[in-house]
Amino acid sequence: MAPFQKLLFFSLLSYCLSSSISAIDVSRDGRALTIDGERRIIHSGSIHYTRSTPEMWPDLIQKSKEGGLNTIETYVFWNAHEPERRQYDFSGNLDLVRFIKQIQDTGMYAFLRIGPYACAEWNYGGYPVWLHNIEGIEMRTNNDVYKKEMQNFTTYIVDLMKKEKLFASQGGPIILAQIENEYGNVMGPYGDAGKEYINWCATMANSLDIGVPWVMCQQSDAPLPMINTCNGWYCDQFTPSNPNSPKMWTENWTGWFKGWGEPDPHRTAEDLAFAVARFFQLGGTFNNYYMYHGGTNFGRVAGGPYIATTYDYDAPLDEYGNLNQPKWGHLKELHLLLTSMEKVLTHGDVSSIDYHNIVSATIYSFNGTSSCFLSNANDSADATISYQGTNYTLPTWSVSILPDCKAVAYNTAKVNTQTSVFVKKPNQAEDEPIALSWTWRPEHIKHTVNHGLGSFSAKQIIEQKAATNDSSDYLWYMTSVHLDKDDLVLGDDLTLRVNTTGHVLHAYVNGKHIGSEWSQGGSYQFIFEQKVKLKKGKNQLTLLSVTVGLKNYGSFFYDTPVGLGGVQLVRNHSDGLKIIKDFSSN
Ligand SMILES: *[C@@H]1O[C@H](CO)[C@@H](O)[C@H](O)[C@H]1NC(C)=O
Ligand SMILES: *[C@@H]1O[C@H](CO)[C@@H](O)[C@H](O)[C@H]1NC(C)=O
Ligand SMILES: *[C@@H]1O[C@H](CO)[C@@H](O)[C@H](O)[C@H]1NC(C)=O
Ligand SMILES: *[C@@H]1O[C@H](CO)[C@@H](O)[C@H](O)[C@H]1NC(C)=O
Ligand SMILES: *[C@@H]1O[C@H](CO)[C@@H](O)[C@H](O)[C@H]1NC(C)=O
Ligand SMILES: *[C@@H]1O[C@H](CO)[C@@H](O)[C@H](O)[C@H]1NC(C)=O
Ligand SMILES: *[C@@H]1O[C@H](CO)[C@@H](O)[C@H](O)[C@H]1NC(C)=O
Ligand SMILES: CC(=O)N[C@H]1CO[C@H](CO)[C@@H](O)[C@@H]1O
Repeated sequence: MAPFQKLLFFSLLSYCLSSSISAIDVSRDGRALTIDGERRIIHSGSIHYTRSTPEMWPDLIQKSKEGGLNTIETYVFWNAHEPERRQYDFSGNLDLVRFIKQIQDTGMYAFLRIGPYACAEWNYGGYPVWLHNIEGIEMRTNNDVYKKEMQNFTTYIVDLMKKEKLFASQGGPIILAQIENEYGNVMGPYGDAGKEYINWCATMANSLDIGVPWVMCQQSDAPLPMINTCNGWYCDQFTPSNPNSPKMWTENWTGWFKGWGEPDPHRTAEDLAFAVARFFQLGGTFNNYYMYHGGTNFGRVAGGPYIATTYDYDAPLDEYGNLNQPKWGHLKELHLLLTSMEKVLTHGDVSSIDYHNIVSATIYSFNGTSSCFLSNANDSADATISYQGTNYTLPTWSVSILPDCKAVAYNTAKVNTQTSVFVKKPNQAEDEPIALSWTWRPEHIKHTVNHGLGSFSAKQIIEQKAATNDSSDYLWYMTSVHLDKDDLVLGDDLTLRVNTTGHVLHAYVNGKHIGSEWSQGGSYQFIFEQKVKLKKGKNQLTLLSVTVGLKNYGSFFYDTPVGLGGVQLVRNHSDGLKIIKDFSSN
């Protein structure tokens, strides 16, 4: 009897213990996020699970932790997870649950930006193209068809996280979630409907009852309890719209993405450290690096137009997961130092001294100790200032941190981390592993190019997204024109004119390639004109339109047409151009 009772007692106790350890309370006040009642400094870094392989995740996350981060942030990519309506894919590098659990296993927190609009230089900003093709939809505004789809996917993700107990409120690592994304930047043209939409987003997100705070970035009018946050190169001047919201920086650009044909972007370790130190000097307590690891745009996921395959971003971890020095090391020192000052930064009384010339000191004092930031935001002159009887020299564009207000422990412009230079040697062909060798095969296009055979026909030109549903970047458009003798007056120049919204066009007449052209930016619209020789009888016109990443940013970006707009045959008479045939509609 007695031993049995004892056993029962023990198992009950351990059950109570584990459930009381498990739920983590995440809240916020005007100073910081609070975790189990304690104000915390959050050093977070963006790693998109889709831009690396699951085999890389443990190493990337471990290196983030060693770099002094305590949180990993990611977007969720709707078009990758729901490629066809209500058909889901969480396999391979889309295994979001595995990624979040890896973060948990490494002892870090997670920040889940569900969106589900991501931007992120991701194809179509993460929206599925089928969404655009639903009848009656107006995307990203107060439209019932759209809102129903957005709620459906957001709920799906939240339910998936809940089922795996991944929210902090369930003992999991997710301390923060995001709804929408930088809508404030583009909302003007949406008018009142935009405002109604953002209010709906807040209500909808709240109703999902995740037990941790939601943020809306770049949304100064974010309805409570949403926390509005800042994205940018520098966020030191940012003030949240509500005094009970902490100062949070959800996207701090560590570098920039690369477009085709553009140079590798670079942001120096010194400038990035300066931006972060200034942010903490002026009351910030949550910083997220965009990106901490950028990675690779695999397959067709790059947005655009013309976002490159590499998404290295000049981030602290390079595309392949190596330490990008001195950036990684220089920031690590900063993170460890700021974390050691957590108490005073999140509780201290704040005072400041203005030394003019945008040179200033900020002093945090708490419980008998003080910590100081001395900053020189002048980008053309060093400064020497006297603080409490000691002279300090501040290099141009730098912040010194003095945890005891006496000795400089860190200056953002002084890099102590050693830089190692990687030399990439080209692979000798014979050394190349078989798994990495390339094979290619030509598409059998003879029937398409010569005879205009396709899979469906229409009486007018169909916009490319509507025709392909994003199942391919390529779309063949074919038509034919019948000419009789009178149409072919000797010496006449016939010109094929194609008006296209991008991005690449290859043109064939009667099976022969007659020219190619691609758009060069701006609206990405161009007019292709090429002289052609046509014959009597039937002539076959075949046009291959190629998109290079669908647009991912801007008001109404998703309505930007791609593909052919108009096709005409024009004759160049001495008295001007004359349209012989217009194929645009019938
Ligand atoms: C596009 O995809 C949607 C949803 O998956 C489907 O209902 C629709 O028929 C597709 N349209 C075309 C043109 O394939
Ligand atoms: C999402 O839509 C499907 C039908 O398309 C429905 O069965 C499911 O209940 C919806 N989910 C939510 C959370 O509304
Ligand atoms: C920066 O320093 C230079 C040289 O002392 C000075 O002329 C300039 O006004 C300063 N800039 C600002 C914004 O204070
Ligand atoms: C204040 O400092 C004392 C002595 O250093 C320490 O024992 C106490 O825990 C501190 N109080 C707080 C709130 O940190
Ligand atoms: C600090 O600099 C001022 C001005 O250059 C100088 O007069 C003073 O002696 C210096 N103080 C110390 C402690 O070096
Ligand atoms: C090309 O098409 C666009 C719409 O797709 C139209 O606005 C423009 O006027 C057309 N340009 C020419 C020269 O046909
Ligand atoms: C039409 O002919 C004129 C004169 O030869 C030439 O300048 C012009 O470029 C031609 N236009 C087209 C569309 O071929
Ligand atoms: C406001 C703005 O330009 N935001 C950009 C911040 O950087 C991310 C990643 O490069 C983009 O997705 C945002 O559009």
